Amino acid sequence: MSRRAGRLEILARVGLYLVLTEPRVPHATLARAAVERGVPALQLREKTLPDDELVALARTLRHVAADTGTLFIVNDRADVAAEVGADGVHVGRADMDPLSARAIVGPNAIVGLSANTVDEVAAARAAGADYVGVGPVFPTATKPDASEPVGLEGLRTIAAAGPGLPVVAIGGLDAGNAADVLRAGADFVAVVSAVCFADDPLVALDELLSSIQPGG
Ligand code: TZP
Ligand code: MG
Repeated sequence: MSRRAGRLEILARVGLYLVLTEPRVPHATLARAAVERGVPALQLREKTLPDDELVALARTLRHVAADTGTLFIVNDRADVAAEVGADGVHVGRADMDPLSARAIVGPNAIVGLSANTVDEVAAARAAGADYVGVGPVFPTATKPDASEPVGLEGLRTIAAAGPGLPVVAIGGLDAGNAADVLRAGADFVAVVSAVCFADDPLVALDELLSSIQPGG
């Protein structure tokens, strides 16, 4: 199987997309736990680190998730994703267009794009994105400049429109609502604070995973 096909196969699953931002335990500890638990996607999202530290951290996480069932994705920084050989990059519409991102990370890498309406999702698909990040679903303090929450209804509308791309829901998600978000049609539940800012991120990770187990 080609590199890209292997990555897309993981992206075709359903489950947790863990976003690492200033976690209360070392990034690598949480990343290892996620890999051990078969979490399909792990994203490094650190917006304030100096470049050398960001690259070093990305390299470590690249190593942790290499040759596992967990994709390693870098937020915003296609250059860093390319430098460390990450599985992909996630960009916002204001950050970079998918074609430019792909030109940097290469044809085999995953490119995720934020999109909040049916039209934006269609545009993301046409522009070559491999998945869309939809959110915030609910209000969140983690991204102060986030747009208006789309709610479960907005998410349902996007999913029901048959986006043709995996839908990664994000924003205000936790063990109490993750299953609802999947039922609304999302393929992945992406979280920052529910795990990274929890008193015990590893316990929170397990609680979140239990909440989205079939029947959980
Ligand atoms: N994009 C939309 S909402 C958000 C991002 C990065 C923040 C999600 O953080 P949390 O803590 O899971 O609500
Ligand atoms: Mg961004």
